[in-house]
This record gives sequence, C-alpha cells and structure tokens, in this order.
Amino acid sequence: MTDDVLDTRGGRVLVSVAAGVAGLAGSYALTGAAPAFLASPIERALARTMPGAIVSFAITTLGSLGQRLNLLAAIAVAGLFVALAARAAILAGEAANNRLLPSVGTAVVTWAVAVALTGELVLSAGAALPAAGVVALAQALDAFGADATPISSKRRRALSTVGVALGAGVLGYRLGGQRSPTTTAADAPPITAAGADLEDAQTKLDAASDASLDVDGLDSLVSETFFEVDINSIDPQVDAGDWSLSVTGAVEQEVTLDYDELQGMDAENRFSTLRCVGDSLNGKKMDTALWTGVPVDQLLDEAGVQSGCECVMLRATDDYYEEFPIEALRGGLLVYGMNGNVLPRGHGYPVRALVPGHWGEVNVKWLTEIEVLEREAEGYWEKRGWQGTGPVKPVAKLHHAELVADGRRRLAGHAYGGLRGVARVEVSTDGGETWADATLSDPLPAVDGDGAAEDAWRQWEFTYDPPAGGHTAVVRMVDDAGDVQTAEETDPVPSGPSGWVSREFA
Ligand SMILES: Nc1nc2c(c(=O)[nH]1)N[C@H]1C(S)=C(S)[C@@H](COP(=O)(O)O)O[C@H]1N2
Ligand SMILES: [Mo]
Repeated sequence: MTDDVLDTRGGRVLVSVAAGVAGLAGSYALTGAAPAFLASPIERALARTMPGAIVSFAITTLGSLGQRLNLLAAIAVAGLFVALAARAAILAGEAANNRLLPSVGTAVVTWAVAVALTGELVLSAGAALPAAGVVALAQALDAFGADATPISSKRRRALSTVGVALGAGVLGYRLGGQRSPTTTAADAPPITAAGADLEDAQTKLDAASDASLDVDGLDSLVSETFFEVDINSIDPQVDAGDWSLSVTGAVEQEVTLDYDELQGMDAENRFSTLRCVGDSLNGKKMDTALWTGVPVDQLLDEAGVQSGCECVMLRATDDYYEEFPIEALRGGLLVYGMNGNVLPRGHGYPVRALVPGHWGEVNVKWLTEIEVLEREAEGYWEKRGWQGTGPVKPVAKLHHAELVADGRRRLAGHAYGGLRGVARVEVSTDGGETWADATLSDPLPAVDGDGAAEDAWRQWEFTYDPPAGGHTAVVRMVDDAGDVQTAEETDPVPSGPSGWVSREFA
C-alpha cells in the first residue's frame, strides 16, 4: 500500500473533478461566453431537447435564474466529461505503469472531446492543458511526498491540488468575463450603412430625450439597458461577412440577401417597444429602442409569396424558430441598428426581425431564414406550451413612487399597448373606486418624423395628496380606440399577463 493520493479511489475522483474544474476554467478563459466555450454546445442541445413543462416551470418560478439552469447543467456536464477523461487516463497510466500517460492522456482525450463538441482545434487546448496540468500536479505532489509521510500530508497534497484547480477556476472566470461581450447599444460602434440616415436617427434620439418626463429615477423613453431573453445563455457569434438571409418555402423564387446588400438598401429609423410574453405584470421585460432596418415586405414581394396558411416560420442560427401570420411580418423590419449604433450581439447581431405590436418572441434574433409555409406549424415556445405569437396585451406599469414637497406623492411608470396605442393612463388612489388621468410623455416621433410612433410606449406621471391612513393606488391604460386595459388577472403562462398593477401605501 503506497501513500499516493492517486492510489486511492477517493483521491482519483478528487483529482479528476479538480481537472474538470481547471478544464472548464481554461476553456472559458480563452473563449468567454462564446459558442467555442466547452459548455455552449451542450447548452444548445439542452435548449433543443428540454421538455416544455420544465422550461416554463423554471422560467416562471425561478425567473432569470431559471433561464440559467440550462447553462449550469451544461457546465456540470462539460466538467464531468473532462473529469471522466482524466479518470480514464489516470487508471490507464496505472495499469500500464506509465508515468506520462495520466497527464498526456488527459490532455489528448479532453482535447478530442472539446473538438468534437465545439469544432475548435486550437481553442480546445484551453480545456485540455489545464486539466492535464492538474493531473501532472497531483502526480508530482505524490512523487515528492511519497516517502513515509504521515497521512495528514496526503490530505494536504489532495487539498493543494483542489486549491490550485479552484484558483484556476476563479482566474478563468475573471479572464473569460473580460472576453464576454457587452450587450448595450451604447457600447456598440455607430452604424456605417449606406442605406441608413444617421442624421435622422440622431434627430429622433434627441426628440426622445426631449419628450421624456422629468421624473428622477424613472427609466427614460429610450431604454438605457434593454432586457434580453434567449433560449441559451451563451449568444451565437455570427460574422456579418458570412451572414445571409434566405426567403424560402412557398415562394415563386427563393431570394437570398447578404449583409452588404442589406446595408445598401433604404433603411428606416423606427421607435418600437418590445415586451416578452413571460414578463410579469409589473415586470421589467419591456423596453424601447430606435431600430434601424429595412422593411421586410419588399423582400417578400420579390420572392412572390404563395402561402397556403398566410404564415411564415422565422429561423435563426441558435436553432430558434417562430411561426406567425405573414401579415404581421409585412409591417416589420430587418434590423441591423439599435439607437444609432450597430445591433449588439445580445440583441441579434448582425440582423434581427422587428415585428410591430407583437410579443417579443417573434422578433427573431440572429435571423437567417424566412420560410413561407403551406401549413401552420408550432414555434419553439409554442411547442413548450406558450402562446406568444400574437399582439401584446396592454399594460400600464408602476415603477416609481416618491414623496415630493408638501407631503404629496408622485407615481410614475410606462404604458404600452402595441399597435393599439396609448391614449390615456388612469390612476386610482382609492383602490379603484375613482379614476383620474395621469400626465403622459409626448409621443415618440413616427418614422417619417410626423405624428406619433405606432408601436412605442409612453411614460406617465401622477402627483396627488395622499389620503390620511393607508391607501391603494391602481393604474390602467386606455388605448386609441377607447378600450380600457382588462382588469381580469392572468398569469404570464401561456399568453402573457393581464390585470391592473396596484400598490399599497401605508
Ligand atoms: N434567435 C432567437 N431570437 C429570439 C429569442 C431567442 O432565444 N433566439 N428570444 C425571443 C424572445 S422570447 C424575446 S422576448 C425577444 C427578446 O429580445 P431582446 O433579447 O432583444 O430583448 O427575442 C426573441 N428572439
Ligand atoms: Mo419572450
């Protein structure tokens, strides 16, 4: 019986797991949150195959943490692969009585697994070398401490190996984090497309800041940070030079467009609000941007649409797909710019669809194909129990409350009704008995600069003398047709939340 860590079962498991941690860390350090990261292809496979009930449960009960579960599971599986590679190499080395086999074997097998998963020959070394290094370290420590040392020293050797692996983990996490993309439009470079009118974009953005209500702490009319919802935590990385979009299926002729061609076409700058069907009633998955893109309908006309169901399927590089009426797409844009800058990776770089008035999910990012269908089909979320391809439900949100001078209270928020428009926001300070009109921000400008943007939210503000004792404030919006937002409360699942937002004040 020797005194080697690697001679015990537990020791081998410990070193293998440490190798798994180091392998993940090394991979992440080189790639950041990119498709070349070892866990990314596993996450995509999970996103494709995870049963809808689990996905919906995770998202609705755990919120954004739920959306990270796939990633956590993928990281665990990727780490396990590396650990198994290390364990096999350690055992093989012992069986062959070969001192090089454990580390070299770990490197080779981990590299092969990483290449098989990611297809990256060079970046896969990021996983292989640190994993092999941990195995070599455990061997070296064993070699130094092998001579008649007390058992505590064996434990110390094992802990040293684990400590080094954890240190590598922290370092890899930091380095990878620095490589990972920022997703706000403000950090992206300006648009350079020939077909885009940048002066017009700037004029509109200026108009938006003029129109914003003067309420400290209320989100501006153009969102400074824009929510993100993805089926994967790790976004696709698409090279604009390699990108193309095809119109396929029930068409007279297929049409294909590349990035340069798209950027040369006449584009428009359009304010539009997006809201996720999985948003909670008073949640934050609702934001507004100035989008720059080319109207889709000219492309559809060029292809000559002959759909039996008057419906289309949009597809993307992350294997996401959504089906909805062609009519809705006709009013849409192929977007490559956001707030005057290049569309950020997190929002679909190089090109996403913008479909006015509809739930966020049909605004397909990293868009590559518009398939005109003969028959209705289900989209990614509909296969998982959602019904989020239709028009958004109207909502007035209450995100701001403060006490101002003279004991008065000020409430504020945003209201959005898609193409129904926002004509009024009404506030009740007696739990819904009586209602008064809130002050609205001026509408954002329309595409041609005249009149109001068709599909954009408005801010509202209401200041009042609070009654003595407690009271409940309630808000609701009224659309351009005079219809009041429904009071009936529903969950986000399956077709979006409804009801009136209310808040109690003591
Ligand atoms: N390719 C692709 N497009 C996508 C998604 C996705 O996961 N993959 N998520 C959709 C959902 S559910 C929403 S709500 C919107 C969110 O857009 P944003 O992330 O730019 O805010 O993108 C939609 N487009
Ligand atoms: Mo969504």
